[in-house]
Amino acid sequence: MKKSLAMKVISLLIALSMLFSLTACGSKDTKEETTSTSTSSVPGENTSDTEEIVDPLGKYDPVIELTAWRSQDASMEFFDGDTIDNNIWTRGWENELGIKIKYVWVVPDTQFEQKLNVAISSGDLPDLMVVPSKQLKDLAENDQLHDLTEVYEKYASPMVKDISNQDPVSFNTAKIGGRLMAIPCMDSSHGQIPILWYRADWAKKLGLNEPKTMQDIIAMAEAFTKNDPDGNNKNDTYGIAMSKNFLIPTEAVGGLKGFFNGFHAYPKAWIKDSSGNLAYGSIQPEVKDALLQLQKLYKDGIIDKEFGVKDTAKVVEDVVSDKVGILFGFMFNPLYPLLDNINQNLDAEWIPVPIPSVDDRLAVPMTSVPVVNYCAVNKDCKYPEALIKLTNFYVDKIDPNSPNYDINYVTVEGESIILNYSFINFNAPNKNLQMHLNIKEALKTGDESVLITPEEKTNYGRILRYQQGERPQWPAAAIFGLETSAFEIIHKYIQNNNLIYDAFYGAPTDTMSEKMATLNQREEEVFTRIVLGDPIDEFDKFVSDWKKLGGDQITKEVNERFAE
Ligand SMILES: [Ca+2]
Repeated sequence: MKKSLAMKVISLLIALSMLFSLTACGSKDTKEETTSTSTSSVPGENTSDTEEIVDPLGKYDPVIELTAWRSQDASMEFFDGDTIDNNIWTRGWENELGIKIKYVWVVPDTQFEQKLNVAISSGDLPDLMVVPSKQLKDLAENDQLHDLTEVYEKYASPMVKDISNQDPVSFNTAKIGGRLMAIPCMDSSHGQIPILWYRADWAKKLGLNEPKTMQDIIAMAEAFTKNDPDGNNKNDTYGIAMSKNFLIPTEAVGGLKGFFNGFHAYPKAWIKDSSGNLAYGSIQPEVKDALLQLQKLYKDGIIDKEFGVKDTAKVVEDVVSDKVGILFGFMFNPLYPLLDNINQNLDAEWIPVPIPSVDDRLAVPMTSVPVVNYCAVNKDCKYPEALIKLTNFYVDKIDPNSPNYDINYVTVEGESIILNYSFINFNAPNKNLQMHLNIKEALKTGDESVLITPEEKTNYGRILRYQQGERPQWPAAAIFGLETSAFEIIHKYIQNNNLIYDAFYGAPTDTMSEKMATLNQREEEVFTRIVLGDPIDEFDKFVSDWKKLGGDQITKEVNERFAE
């Protein structure tokens, strides 16, 4: 039960938001080169060149055939004789949009990028092309893609435009030189926003108030270490969860991204410096301040003496077995690993708070662009608007707010992700936030008619059951609930515009590919040794070495890539 609950919510919260399908758009019966340039020539359907009324889901008659390539997730399953070429999505495209998709090749995920690069260098491009950002940029620079700026404006449905507007930073990563060169596979960045979780039952026992500042957190961590918060008369607890991967921003349990953000520090991310150029976060002076604080915490036994050899799983064990009371984590942590602690210890209570600041400047938490792939249109393709229609169709079928919402396009019995039969994914960044807002409204007023999606109803039901004493339903309350929930905090960050994105996304630059692994290793070693007690001067030495050993060149390349 516990497992299946966790699996289900995980699959809804995380899997749904992390499954990307890949494909592409290429040329085929596009030999009739001539139409190429004029972006406004949109043959193929009911377009007369009057100011016609555009139907975002208008059907091509007769049916058009478009080629594409795609990758296939190893876990993808088909039922009732369906195949990648013939399933609910391909039939929907053909029957409702008049678009027949022909895959020129399908490869497993793991081979996708290699196959893609070979195809691109051979110039053998289909009509529709799913590509990562680097290849998108290359194709655009080689003038092989349709500029979609106008067709997007003209054809994108209001729901598609709304999704784009929910996260303009991510949507705009598909723009090159200000022109929209692809449709980004949109998703949510909320899963990577730092949230601080702490043991409220321990705090209560020790007479500590809710932490508002980094100093409060450090005092709490010290009390959790020294004042026997579990009351067993043994010196067997410590303050802050920390793994050997504490610098990795995505580390789900034992990462310290939120801690660093509280010091206005952004290790392993790219930020704008005061002159507006992109700079590597790990070499900024704020990181030094945070490392000095960690060094002191280590010396005082407030972080785990063994952190340098502990992987995520080992830190999870400590959290679950009441050894540690502060976790710099994310919104999904109630499912992993806090629920196991909650179930095992009936006194345990975890509360989320915003990332506190070390000084009088507000802490600005960092997230990252969730878009991995982009769908672009071959310049020779006669139907660039077809991609927009396919995107409209996707949202029309899978968005529960749509009148044409059809669960059969999403999942089979909540298990298989039918969604990924579509090579275009365009998921609403605010889906989970909206779920929180609707649930909150229903909890406040008792009016359940504000709950729209099946997920919202399910999570609302779980929260009611939790309120009636069903402890295993706690994650729904901790993530989506009325007060002290993760999304309550995320919503405040967003309302206050108090959020920053890692300025780097996509494939590594050339020198990154060549040197970043070595530089990362050095960074992790030096920073870890500083925490363990090495002189802080090692930080300055690391910075100058980093620059010399490729960092300056990488910085140059990053600035070239992301220059407007
Ligand atoms: Ca104890």
